Amino acid sequence: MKIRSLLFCSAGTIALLTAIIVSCKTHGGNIVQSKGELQAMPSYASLPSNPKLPDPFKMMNGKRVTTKKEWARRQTEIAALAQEFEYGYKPNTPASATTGAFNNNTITVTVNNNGKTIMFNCTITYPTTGSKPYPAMIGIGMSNLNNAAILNLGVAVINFPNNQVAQQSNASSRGKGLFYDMFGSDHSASATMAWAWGVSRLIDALEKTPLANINAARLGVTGCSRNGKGALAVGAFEERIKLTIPQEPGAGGAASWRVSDAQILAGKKVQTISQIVTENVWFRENFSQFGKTADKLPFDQHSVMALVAPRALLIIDNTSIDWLSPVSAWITANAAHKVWQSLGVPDRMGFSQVGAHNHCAFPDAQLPELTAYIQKFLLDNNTPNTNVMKSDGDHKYDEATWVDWTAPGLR
Ligand code: MCU
Repeated sequence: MKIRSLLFCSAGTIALLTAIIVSCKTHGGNIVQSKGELQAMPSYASLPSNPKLPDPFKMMNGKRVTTKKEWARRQTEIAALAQEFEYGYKPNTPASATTGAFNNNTITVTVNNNGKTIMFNCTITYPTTGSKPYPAMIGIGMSNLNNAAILNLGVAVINFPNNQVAQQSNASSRGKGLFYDMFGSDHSASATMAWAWGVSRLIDALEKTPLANINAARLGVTGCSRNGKGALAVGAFEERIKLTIPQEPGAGGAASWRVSDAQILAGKKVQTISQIVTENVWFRENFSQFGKTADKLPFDQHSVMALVAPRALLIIDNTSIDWLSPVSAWITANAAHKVWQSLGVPDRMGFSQVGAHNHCAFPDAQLPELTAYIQKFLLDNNTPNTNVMKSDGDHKYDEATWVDWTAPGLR
């Protein structure tokens, strides 16, 4: 009898949880699932104004994180908040939905889910040195880093066709592309989140396709500019990515919304929420509600970067392009770095800002840090020095203005 009622109780609990998850998925309600945990989301109206970069360690219950375990839990909250308010939702697609086929240096990824089938091709450039299966850098669209140098290290470069998965021509690209063919044109996921989903499926396919000779346990992601915003989203929402290298991502990448708003007020020509939501579909549709209220966001881009921790993140930036807001990126990266410091791994997050070159033209001056990060995090060589927090700009990290929290040493 006891066992029967226990069984009934757990079956009832499972049914209830399933009902909640299903209803959240269907109605976009305010209880969401993030990394398997249910999170209650605040409403926009209830969000307090906070002009500073919010404390990444403060949990929604008001308590501060004190252990690494609590930090992992806090990450599920940040991931949920970032999806709810900025990126839209990344569907949970079981690995069984995806297959891979390899032919002619191309992996064809086929996903069968939600009653639909989609397919996309990723071309792979193989190194002529190193050993199989090769680690790889996945380029959102393509990699604009020094690809010859990457290949010379024995690391492959894979092109992910992001524009097919979710279009990004302009503001009317909303809901267009393979992702939306599968999940519907009104799905909440922004283009960057749809790409994150697509890269996760590419990884599923790589794991199942030994013929491709790629080590799916040693993958990095990169992308420049708009595709750099995507690279950050991929690294933030996919733990199988070991190294995230957004290049000159600008607003919604390394630059935080709050600092960029302050820059506009100071007369600088930088990109802000109110502009970006009119230009393209990189963020979810109702992100526009923060156009004049970035200070209500319960997180900012430092928190999105912190979703990558304790995995490795290297931001490659350009001091010379005002629109990217190099000041905002520098301040935001310094704030984010405190998270890696708290975890006792400050050398797993770097920021390098070098000017006097064209947008997305990777300068040789940044080759040492690129090489060091790839060696340490994709090739398991612990020797290179990956402590890099550098800018050739004359801006300063004004911590007192932006940060009212300290980095706890997490047990
Ligand atoms: C830095 O990324 C974007 C930027 O956000 C846009 O405002 C601008 O139009 O294009 C940049 C880009 O993707 O350049 C290739």
